[in-house]
Amino acid sequence: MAAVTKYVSNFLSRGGALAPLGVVTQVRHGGGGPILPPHKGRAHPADAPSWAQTAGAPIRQGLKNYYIYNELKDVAEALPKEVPFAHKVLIVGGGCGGMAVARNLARKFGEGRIAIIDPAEHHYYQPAWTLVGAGQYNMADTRYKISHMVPKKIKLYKAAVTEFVPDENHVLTDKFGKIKYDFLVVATGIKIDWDEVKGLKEAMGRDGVTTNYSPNFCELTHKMIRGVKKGTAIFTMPPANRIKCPGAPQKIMYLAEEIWRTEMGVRDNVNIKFITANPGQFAVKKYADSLNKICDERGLERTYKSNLIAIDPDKREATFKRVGEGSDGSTFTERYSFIHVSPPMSPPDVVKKSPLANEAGFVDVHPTTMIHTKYANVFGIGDCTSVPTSKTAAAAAVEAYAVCENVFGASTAHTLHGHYDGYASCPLVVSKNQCIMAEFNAFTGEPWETFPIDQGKPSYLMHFMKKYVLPVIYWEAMMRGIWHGPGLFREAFAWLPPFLTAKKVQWVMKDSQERAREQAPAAASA
Ligand code: FAD
Ligand code: UQ1
Repeated sequence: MAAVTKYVSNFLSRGGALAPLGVVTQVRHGGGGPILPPHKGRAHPADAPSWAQTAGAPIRQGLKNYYIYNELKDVAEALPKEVPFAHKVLIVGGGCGGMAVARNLARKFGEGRIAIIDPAEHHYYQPAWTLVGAGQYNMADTRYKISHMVPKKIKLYKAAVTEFVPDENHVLTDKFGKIKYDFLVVATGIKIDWDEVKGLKEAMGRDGVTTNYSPNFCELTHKMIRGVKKGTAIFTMPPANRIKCPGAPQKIMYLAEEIWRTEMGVRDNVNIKFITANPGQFAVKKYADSLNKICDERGLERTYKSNLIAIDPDKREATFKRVGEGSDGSTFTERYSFIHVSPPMSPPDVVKKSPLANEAGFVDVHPTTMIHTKYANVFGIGDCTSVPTSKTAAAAAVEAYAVCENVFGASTAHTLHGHYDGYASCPLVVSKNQCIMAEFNAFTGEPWETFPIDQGKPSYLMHFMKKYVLPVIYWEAMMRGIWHGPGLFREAFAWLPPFLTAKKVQWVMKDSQERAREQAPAAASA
C-alpha cells in the first residue's frame, strides 16, 4: 500500500496526469528535480527600473507593488515528505547579514520555516576589530557562539555549503547532504585571498606583519604597535572592491600614530606611510578632504595607485605594483619595521564556482531588490553580493530590510516592497576619542548624514557612538532583525529646531556646491 501511495504521489509531483488540465500539481521537490526551472516564466527583477533610477528613493516607495510573483505562490505551497531537510527559507551564512535576515523572517514566518547553515562556531562583531587592534576593545567581546544566537524556531545546521544547485532549489552540504528550500538567501561574506600576495601567508604574525582583518591577528596588531620603536610603519590597502569596510586600512594608522606620539613618545623616529591601490584617500570627497587634512597635520605620507603584491619577511621588504589609470605597471619595494596589511578578499570558492556568481565571483543580485538576476527565489545580502556599495554592516542592515520584505512579500502577498537605497556608513576613528562618522549613498557618492552636526569633522560624540552605542545597536537590534539602518532617525532629526536643520542644510549645500564647482570649473568661473 505504501509503495502504491509513493508511486502515485511521485507521479503527481512530477506534473503527471493532471497537468494538461491546467491543475497545478507541481512541487519543486519531486525526486527527479523540478519540472519548471525555478526561474522560468516569472516576473523578474530585470523588468524592474534600473537601480540608478530608484537609488535614493525612500525605502518604502522604491519598488512597491512593482511586479507580482504569481508562480512563487504555487511552488511555495507544499514540502515533499521524502526530503529530509527542506525549509521555506534557507540562509547560507549566519554572520551579520544572514543572522539579521533569519531573525527577522523567523518572526514573520514562525516556527520551523527558517534555517541557517554555517560551519563556524562563532559569530563576530567585526566592526570592533579596529578598536581591538588599537587596544581599545576586548577581542572576547566581539564574539558570540552562533548556536546561542539562534532561537529554537530557527533550525541551525552547523555545516558548510559545498555546492549551490539553484535549478533544483537545493544546496549540498558537507555534513547533511542535500538541503532544499523555497527561498534561498546567500550571506557567506567574503574571505581573505592570502595567496594573492606572495609570501604573505608565511609572513603573517611574525616580524612586524599583521592585520585587523582576521580575528587571529587583531590582538597581535596592538602588541606589535607597542613594539615599534623606530623605522618605517606601512599600512596597505587593496582596490576598494576587494575589501570590506574600506575605511579600516587607514583607521588603524591614525590609532597607531596616536599611540606612538602620545603614549610611547617614539613618533619622531617612525616614518608612517599609507600605500593604497586606490586613486584617493576615500571615495566620498567630503570625508577624503577631512582625512587628507588630518594626514597633513600628523605627517602621514600617502602613496596612491600602488597595490601590495609581495612580502619578504626575512628582509622586511614589501613590494608594490603601480596600478590604475595612467600607471606603467612598474614595481617598487619598501622596507618596513611594522606593516599592517589589508589583504584582498573575494567570495568563498563555493559561491564563485556556482551558477549564482557573476564574472567577478559575487552573487549576482539586482542592487535594490537584492533578488538574483537569474533565479527569482534566490536573494543575496552583504559582502558576497554584486551590489555596488561599500561592504559594511551598515549597508547590510538596510539590505536586510529589502531581503526580508521581498522574501516575505513574494511568498505571501506576492509583491515587492523592499528596496535597498544605497546607504553605507563608515565610522572613521581617527584617535582614541574622535571619529568622523562618514555616511553616504554609495550609488551616488553623496554624503547622506543622520545627525544634526557636520559629520565631516572629527567628533567625540561620534567616537562614543562607535565604541559604545553601535555595538548595542548591532547585538540587540540588528542581530534580532529589527535594525534597518538609521533612516528613521535621519528623518526624525530633520524635524529638530529649525536653526539646527538650517545649519545641516548649509553644510550639505556647501558640499554639493564644492563638488559642482569641481566638476564644471569653466562654468563656475564664467
Ligand atoms: P559575515 O559577517 O562575514 O558572515 C559570513 C558568514 O558566512 C560567516 O559566519 C561564515 O562562517 C559563513 N560562511 C562562509 N562560507 C560558508 C559556507 N560555504 N557555508 C555556510 N556558511 C558559510 N562594517 C561597518 O558597518 N562599520 C564598521 O565600522 C566596520 N568595520 C570593520 C572593520 C573590520 C576590521 C572588518 C573586518 C570589517 C568591518 N566592517 C564594518 C564590515 C562588516 O563587518 C561586514 O561588512 C559584515 O560583517 C558583512 O556581513 P556578511 O553577513 O556579508 O558577512
Ligand atoms: C550601522 O547601522 C551599523 O550596523 C549596525 C554599523 O555597524 C556596526 C555601523 O558601523 C554604522 C555606522 C551604522 C550606521 C548607524 C548610525 C547610527 C550612523
